[in-house]
Amino acid sequence: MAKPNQDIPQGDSDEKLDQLKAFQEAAGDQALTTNQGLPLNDDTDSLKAGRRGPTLLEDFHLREKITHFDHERIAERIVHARGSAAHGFFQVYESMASDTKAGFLQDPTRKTPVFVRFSTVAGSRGSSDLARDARGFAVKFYTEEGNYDLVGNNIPVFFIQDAIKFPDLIHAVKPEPNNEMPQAASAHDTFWDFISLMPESMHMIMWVMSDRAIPRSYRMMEGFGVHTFRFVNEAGRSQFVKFHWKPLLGVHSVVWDEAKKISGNDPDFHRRDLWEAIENGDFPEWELGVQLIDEADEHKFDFDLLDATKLIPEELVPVRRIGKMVLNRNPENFFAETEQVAFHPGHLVPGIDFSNDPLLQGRLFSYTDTQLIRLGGPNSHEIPINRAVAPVHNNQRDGHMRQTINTGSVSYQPNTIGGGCPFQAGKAMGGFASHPEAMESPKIRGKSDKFFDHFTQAALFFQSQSPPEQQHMVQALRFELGKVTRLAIRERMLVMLNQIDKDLASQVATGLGINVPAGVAGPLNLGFPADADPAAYQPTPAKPVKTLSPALSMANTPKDSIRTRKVAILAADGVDDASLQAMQQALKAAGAMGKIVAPHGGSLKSANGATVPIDHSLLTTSSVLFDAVFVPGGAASVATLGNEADARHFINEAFKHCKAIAAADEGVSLLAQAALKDVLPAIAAGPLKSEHGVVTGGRADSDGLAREFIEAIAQHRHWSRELKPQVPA
Ligand code: HDE
Repeated sequence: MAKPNQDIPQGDSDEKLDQLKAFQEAAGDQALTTNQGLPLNDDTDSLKAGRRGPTLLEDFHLREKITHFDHERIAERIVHARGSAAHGFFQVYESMASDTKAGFLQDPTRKTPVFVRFSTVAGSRGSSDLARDARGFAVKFYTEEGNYDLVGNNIPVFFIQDAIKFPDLIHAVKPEPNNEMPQAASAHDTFWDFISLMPESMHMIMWVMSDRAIPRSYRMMEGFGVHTFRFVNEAGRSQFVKFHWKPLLGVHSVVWDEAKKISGNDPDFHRRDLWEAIENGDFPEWELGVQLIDEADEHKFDFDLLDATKLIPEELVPVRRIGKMVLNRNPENFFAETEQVAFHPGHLVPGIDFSNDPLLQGRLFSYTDTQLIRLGGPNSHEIPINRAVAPVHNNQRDGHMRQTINTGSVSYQPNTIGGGCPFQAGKAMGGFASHPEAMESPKIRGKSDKFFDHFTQAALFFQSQSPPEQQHMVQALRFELGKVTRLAIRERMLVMLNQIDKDLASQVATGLGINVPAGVAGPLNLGFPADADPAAYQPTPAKPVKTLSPALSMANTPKDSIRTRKVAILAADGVDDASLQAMQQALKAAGAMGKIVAPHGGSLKSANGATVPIDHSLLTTSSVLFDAVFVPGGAASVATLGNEADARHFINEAFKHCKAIAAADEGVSLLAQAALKDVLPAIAAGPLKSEHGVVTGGRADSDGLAREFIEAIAQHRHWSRELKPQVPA
């Protein structure tokens, strides 16, 4: 019997009528109903006074359906509106009992379910995944002691030091309020106006101008808790802790030109990548890392641990990897899960506690508040995706959309009528108790002196990058500030950059066609009270960077695998069977995916007459959606492709974006017909060769060709090409 959702044949054949009948029978228990469960006969016409008459107000079905539709949208998140999520689990490697009593960090055999949402920050819900932006990395652990949320980003620091500036930051970066432009972009006057007056943002600016802000995949991003938190063990000993997520596929990014083009070709690029990886069984994995700092060492750093614009270099305090997270299940319903999930940095479990970071402290208020408006009331914890797996007992009652049917007459505490329940657990029963940090200070608005060193870690980040990464940052700043229309803002930014790195500032200035103005940043900061002494707000000059931090550079990420990478195989009728098959098998064995891209859709005929299914036509895809390109041999195939401007462009563009390219036999001549011959004159069919990530060889070398190509893909990108003359693409 046909099952609902099966394809029904076209036309009026008997087969079609049979199928339709079978379809209806199978759907018996799925008959269309109203929300009250009333089965409906007709969902096609509204109820009218006569065939041509007006619609009747009595039509309860029409009214119910349209009213529900009218209310289908909820307010999108004010920040992090654009996101994608997945289910999975977390498992600790060994008990962390000596450092924390958190239940989910004790038992290596216990799998704690998680739901993880990745997001951009500035764009609307429908904006492109590839905006230059920080990415949210929010993890909800459904632990037996209650839900624990680690609501982090893919960048370990933040723009501002105090939550009170967050509305200003977000107003500045969001589309400008008069014309609602630009969408999901920081390259506009209001953002840089604000930033140029906020020296504390400089470290974060270095990160968002780096390629970290345009990840290749959510699966290839680090995550950070950003703030300093506390671990507390059973004996009450507290240490400071910084959280890290380390992706097992390494940390990789795209380039800016590519990001812009992906936004047009596939604005869902990251969403699709995450979804498809999980559907294919390539489950994304991260290790959870911690940097632990003794309470006694709180003040031994040059910066304040409470300042979220600073990180602790891994070289200073190593990251200990304590467990693994695996994402292995896509949501069933985007709205019910990904949209309605409500994270909160204040969702804690015993054994984890806050620090006094003033950014974190403000967040603790904001997340409850935002869910009230976004999810429409105080009961969002009852939505299935937000429900704790631990039992919930309290005296909270009623409110919008209450699901729980509380029984009995008692909703207060203390009571005797309810047997004293729910009673206060107390420490002995694992109840949460805040770490009793000693505190006696005057009430003031202010921060500690160490907060005013805004440039040293910005310089540390810039100087720890590899030369190509630094060059990308220069270009990013030229792009962003180049879009700023007011000269004074561009000049203020150059003054700031000059205090981080003189060479950086002068290179950006050259691109902008202006000079770096003299002076130091600081008094420019208008963000101090009118009657305050500006000197008290003066940033301290950058200290010389004594020790670089290689961990900050993506150049040092592991590059030993091509698992889950997507390789375009450019082919047309007459493609050589042997070179096509050899490469496809080699890629598959290495965990990558070879996808046939051809001048048209459907299938093609190989040189031996075999039918080869085509994955994408040149019209429906683009090189920016792949990690590498291979051109198999076959004279007829290569001749057809040579006549396709899109095929030549495909290769040039992959070359420009420094991706691995390989060609076998006649395929090599396609590389030459594309513009590569101008920059790699040695390109010609012949024995195996590999130069700047372009691998060529003949049929006799097909094993070697595949091996070299796989090695070239594993390098992710071949930046040495950026030093060569550019190919047109
Ligand atoms: Fe958030 N942030 N944030 N944030 N944030 C929100 O909460 C806020 C900050 C982060 O996938 C909002 O439910 C304030 C830092 C992520 O659902 C809101 C401040 C970090 C997500 C909010 C910050 C984050 C949010 C909007 C300054 C990295 C998406 C919707 C004090 C550590 C979570 C929502 C998801 C979302 C407020 C700064 C991470 C308005 C006031 C720093 C990953 O409550």
